[in-house]
Amino acid sequence: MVGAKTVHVMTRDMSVMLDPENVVDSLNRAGFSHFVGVPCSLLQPLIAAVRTSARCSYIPASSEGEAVAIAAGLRLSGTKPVVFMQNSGIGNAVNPLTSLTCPLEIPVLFVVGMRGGATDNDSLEHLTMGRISEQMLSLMGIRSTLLTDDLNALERDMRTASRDMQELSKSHALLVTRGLLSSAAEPSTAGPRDLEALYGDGHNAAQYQRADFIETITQFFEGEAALLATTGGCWKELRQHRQSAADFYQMGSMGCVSAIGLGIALQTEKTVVVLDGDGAALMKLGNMSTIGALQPGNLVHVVFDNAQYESTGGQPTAAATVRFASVALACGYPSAVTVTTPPALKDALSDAIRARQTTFIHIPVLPGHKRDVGHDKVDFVSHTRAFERFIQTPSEVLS
Ligand SMILES: Cc1ncc(C[n+]2csc(CCOP(=O)(O)OP(=O)(O)O)c2C)c(N)n1
Repeated sequence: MVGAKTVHVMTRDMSVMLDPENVVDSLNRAGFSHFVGVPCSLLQPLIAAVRTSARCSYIPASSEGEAVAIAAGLRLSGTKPVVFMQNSGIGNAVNPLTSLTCPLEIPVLFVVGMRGGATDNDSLEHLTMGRISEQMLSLMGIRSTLLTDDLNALERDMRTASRDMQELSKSHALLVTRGLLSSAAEPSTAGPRDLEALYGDGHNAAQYQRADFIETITQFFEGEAALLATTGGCWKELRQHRQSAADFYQMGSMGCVSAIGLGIALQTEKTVVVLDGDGAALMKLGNMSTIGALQPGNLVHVVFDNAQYESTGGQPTAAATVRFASVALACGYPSAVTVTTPPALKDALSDAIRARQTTFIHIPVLPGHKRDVGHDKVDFVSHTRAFERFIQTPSEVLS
């Protein structure tokens, strides 16, 4: 590991902030105008500034690993790419970093939202990666710099990053901690879509929010099925509807919920309902091919599709051009439908239970929450143990 340096996350005066426009100007002056990545809520102002800048292009990637590979392509084509990511995505990026960009000396600039740092009172899923992020970057030979609100330091950091890339062919990471960036309005791109235009088969535009459908699902199953809810707002909304040991809250490991559901469905008689997001499903789309190959009849895979990463500020995903139900059928699911209303969802759930075959249900939803999903403190470890007991207890004992 040559030239790698570890920078420790420090406490910062939260009243002092960096204007995201200044960061974008500074990046542009250093020759960085091509951006690709997966959002982090800490980077929301910066991504918004990039998306509204005429001098920048922005590619929403489905995973951080894909973002690194796209950036490698951008670099090979003569640009200086920037990858946005949350530190939780470093894991997804490790393989293309260690077997593509590092060995082939293809330098990339990273801007990393640092969740779970030493002084950041963050939620459980961020603490392990918060502790090891800088060491992981360092181990991969990526020098990291903690951004501060000092504009002179920012210019200096950009020059260092640029030099690492140009002269040493080395990647460099700029670390962004909570509250550093002053807020900026997200440009509206993702939102209610015209499904008729999208699918061309008579669907109406999305009319309901995810919470409306979660209500239908919880009422339909009344605690008999295991409900597994994905990262971000989804598990929080499920928890608002009911608090049950039959529910699994997948607060981290974005994209993995359908794989967890598959592992459970293969071992239990119980019905397993996966509540996925479009961003999360796209992040690990390969999961669907494994489900399609194994086809457990007790698995229902629901994707709530708001065409955006709503939990990190509403940046668009690629969902608007994805036909999820067609993807599921092509992956081998025996049954896949798109529904847009709660009664249609109820019918689809009845069909799935009656036919006892792996079913995919794509639900276009309006963004937004019925109630604030912010501040519920959950003991995830105890809750997961209770869920484990629910799964391992035969249904006849429970009833
Ligand atoms: C590997 C990884 N990358 C990024 C994030 C940050 N993150 C948390 S939730 C989320 C958005 C999830 O999008 P989607 O599945 O569409 O659900 P929505 O937020 O729209 O409800 C992102 C990007 C994360 N938790 N993990």
